[in-house]
Amino acid sequence: MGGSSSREPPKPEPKPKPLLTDPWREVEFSDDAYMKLQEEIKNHQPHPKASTTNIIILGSVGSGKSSFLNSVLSELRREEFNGRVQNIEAVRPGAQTSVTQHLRCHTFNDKIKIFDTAGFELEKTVNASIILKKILDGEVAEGTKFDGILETKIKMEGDKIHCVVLVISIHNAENLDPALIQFYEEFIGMLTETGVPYQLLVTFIDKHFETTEDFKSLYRRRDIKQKIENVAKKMRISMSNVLVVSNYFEEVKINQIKGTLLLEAFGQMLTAAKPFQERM
Ligand SMILES: Nc1nc2c(ncn2[C@@H]2O[C@H](COP(=O)(O)OP(=O)(O)OP(=O)(O)O)[C@@H](O)[C@H]2O)c(=O)[nH]1
Ligand SMILES: [Mg+2]
Repeated sequence: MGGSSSREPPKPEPKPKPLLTDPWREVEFSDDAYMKLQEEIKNHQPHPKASTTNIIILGSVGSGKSSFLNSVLSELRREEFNGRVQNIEAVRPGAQTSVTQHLRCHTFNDKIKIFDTAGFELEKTVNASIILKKILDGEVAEGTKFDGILETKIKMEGDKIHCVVLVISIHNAENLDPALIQFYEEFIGMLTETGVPYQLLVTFIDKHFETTEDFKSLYRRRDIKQKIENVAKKMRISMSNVLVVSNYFEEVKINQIKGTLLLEAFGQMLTAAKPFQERM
């Protein structure tokens, strides 16, 4: 009579919980933590061997490079701009070719230089490695049009790069073009060989959250970690070199939660640059 367990269907595997018990990166979202990040970056001093810390932002067209620069500078210059988001570099939705056409440099506090670049277009990646190598070695002057870089003969006009930031948007992470992955892999190989530090910056994280408040659970979301792990593995980048942000893209005012993630990422780039400056 009844109760025979042999007729019960096998129990389905328990679904993994959507949130990990422990985050894969510790980020504190308090007022104090935010102010500390602000101060840390404002007081940044490059290693004595370098006059400024030079960071370059690279990635595909529309991945959010210029937006990241705008977002970070809006944070760091928030008193001057009254907490309003500034469009210091042009951004454009849905552009097929790169909006950024020249090597653009922004200096912060005379200590940090951030270089914004034109987005990779696959058909042009044949030359991309040569172009990028020239930029990294400081052989390209600020303002140079990307189309003309290969013809540039000037030596050491620009600044040597101390940290490379590769930008991808999270919703492209899953279906990156194999040719682009191959390019990234080779490029990362070159960086490893020359010892230039690099970080993978994942943008558009907001697509996975309903409210900004929810970003606080970013590093506990199993699905996000999985997506990022997959792409990092393909590009042969360690998870410790991955940074995640949501840029300001429609808001007019900065906010502390996004700001914390942005400053945390930027602080990490400055930290990564130091040992390289020391070895120069
Ligand atoms: N939802 C969301 N949109 C973003 C984010 N970052 C950038 N965008 C939007 O994506 C579009 C392209 O951003 P850009 O910053 O111009 O991209 P880019 O990498 O500089 O592109 P190129 O200069 O053309 O190579 C803009 O409309 C931005 O508003 C983000 O984190 N989240
Ligand atoms: Mg741009």
